[in-house]
Amino acid sequence: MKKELEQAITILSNSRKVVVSTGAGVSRESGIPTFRETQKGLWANFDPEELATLEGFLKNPAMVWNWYQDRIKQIKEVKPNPGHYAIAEMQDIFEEFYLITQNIDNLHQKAGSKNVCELHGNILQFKCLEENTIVENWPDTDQVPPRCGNCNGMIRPNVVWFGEALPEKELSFAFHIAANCDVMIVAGTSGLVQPAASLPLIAKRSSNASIIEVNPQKSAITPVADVFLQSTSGNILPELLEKLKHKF
Ligand code: BV8
Repeated sequence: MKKELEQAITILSNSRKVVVSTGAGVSRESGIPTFRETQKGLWANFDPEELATLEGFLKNPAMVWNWYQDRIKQIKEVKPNPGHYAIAEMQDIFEEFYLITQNIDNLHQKAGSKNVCELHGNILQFKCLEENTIVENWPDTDQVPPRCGNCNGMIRPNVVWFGEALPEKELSFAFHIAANCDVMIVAGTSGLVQPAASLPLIAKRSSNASIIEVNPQKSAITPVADVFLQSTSGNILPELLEKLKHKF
């Protein structure tokens, strides 16, 4: 690993525009199971790709609402891990730095990252199913899911479900910076969920960027990575940051 780490340091210390793209793996060390792991406990018999869909919500709104409420409760109890903090510190050492995430857990923001480009929304935000507008509060009833005070439509999490389009602004921003960067660090993603998984390919092809992958296991990204740091993000990102600080 020493050789790969040196390679990553050399690439990063010669880069002006740095993009970090993260997936569920960077929150694993905060105690949040990744999508590829089976859901724990209560939800063990459900497939997230079933529940995280509009069809799943319409078929059983109360169950999907409660699944999200359980995840919100868990997310509120956990803290960012050293990987999140290292990414937050990186924003101040490069000339241009951008963070894109597939994650909806708000942990990058909690760790101090600014201008986080959330491709899949944020589990702590809600919107009216009918009006598709962000809703901060709603009439206090014991209805599950609650209803919009404006149109009585069901309230849903402001996240992108499978089969739903990603938010236009965030997606075009992500494509643009992927196509105009010197290096992309891809951390904690299996590289299976599109269109987020195409970002490293865009960076490589359109920007001739170097791709540095951080993952304890090989993924669909590994074949396009110039450097594969086979480690957990909570372990290797702080080490990478420490070495980088001595270069700048
Ligand atoms: C779209 C929010 C088109 C919700 C999420 C058939 C039908 C319908 C759609 C499709 C289909 N076939 C393909 C598609 C497209 C689909 C897709 O890609 N499906 C996959 C599964 C094949 N994509 C979509 O549906 C997207 N929309 O295509 O719309 C469209 C266009 C126009 C108009 C209408 C429609 C929407 C995708 C977004 C779905 N929402 N989240 C919620 O969370 O409840 S995605 C969800 O999956 C999370 O965001 C999560 O991030 C992501 C899973 O991916 P990863 O982040 O990579 O996580 P994963 O568990 O896979 O991997 C974790 C990795 O971490 C592993 O590699 C592991 O080794 C590593 N790791 C573990 N520990 C650590 C670690 N790494 C570092 N450190 C550690 N400690």
